[in-house]
Amino acid sequence: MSDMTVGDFVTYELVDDIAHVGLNRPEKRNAISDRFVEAIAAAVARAEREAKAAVLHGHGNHFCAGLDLAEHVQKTPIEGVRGSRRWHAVFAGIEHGTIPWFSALHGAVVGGGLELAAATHIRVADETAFFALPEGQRGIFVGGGGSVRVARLIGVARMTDMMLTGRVASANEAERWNVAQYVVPAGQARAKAHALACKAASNAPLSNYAVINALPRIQDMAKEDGLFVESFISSFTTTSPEAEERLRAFLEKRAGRVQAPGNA
Ligand code: 1HE
Repeated sequence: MSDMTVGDFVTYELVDDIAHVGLNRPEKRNAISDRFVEAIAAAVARAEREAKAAVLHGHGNHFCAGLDLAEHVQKTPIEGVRGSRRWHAVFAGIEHGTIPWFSALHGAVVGGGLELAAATHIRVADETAFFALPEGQRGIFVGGGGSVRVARLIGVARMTDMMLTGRVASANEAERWNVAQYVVPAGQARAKAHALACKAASNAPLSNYAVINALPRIQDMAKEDGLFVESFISSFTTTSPEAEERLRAFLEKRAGRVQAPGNA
């Protein structure tokens, strides 16, 4: 660990070139207020400047209880729109920045907390994690990108079920539903997310950038458009100086081989 600052609602540590961003309002279950969103934005900007990958986690017993409902109660319609658009901008900085983000999930991953997790690239849930979209019960709607990102992950039918009936998904259901890519024992999500982030950090930065930015965009394209764009990105990365060195290292047997599962 090289550095630690504790800011407004968010902790930030740089560990082995991996930024650890911690949601830190445990007395309110990490409910996200306007100031909290700005603290996340500042941490994201700092991670972009100095880290090769990032881990997003929550302090206390829960990852995040979503929107700060106490603050939201006082908003006018236009203030609500501005707030939602700000969440979109900040979460887009995670999803479409230059470094991969790994979220370590435990306890409640609820409402805007699930929307935030959905903006990260890899989600690691521990067995205590549970996932819900109680917006319908609160008389509101998703506003942090959930209708786009969560619906793409789990499908509109499951999301509709969660929002209409209040269905709560366990960590294992979330893994089957494509929300979490990994499920680990209680208390181990952050360590697992860090280990995965270290692996990603050892890739070529340009490849990581292409993965996190091109894959979701290509998924939204028509097939022929996607294949066309893929060729250009493929050529651009393959002919980069870093790729040349990495390819040579493999051919000269200086690089690691792909290992069968269990041998790695
Ligand atoms: C909050 C919030 C919040 C807790 N805003 N204050 N999200 C929700 O509808 C989820 C609401 N929260 C819960 O269902 C539960 O709090 C939890 C399951 C997350 C955790 O339960 P528990 O028993 O550990 O904590 P608690 O006793 O319910 O809450 C502790 C305190 O946190 C309490 O305040 P206190 O002053 O009485 O101590 C709660 O009021 C407070 N708290 N969650 C404000 N969300 C961009 S659009 C996104 C739309 C949404 O996210 S909608 C979903 C909102």
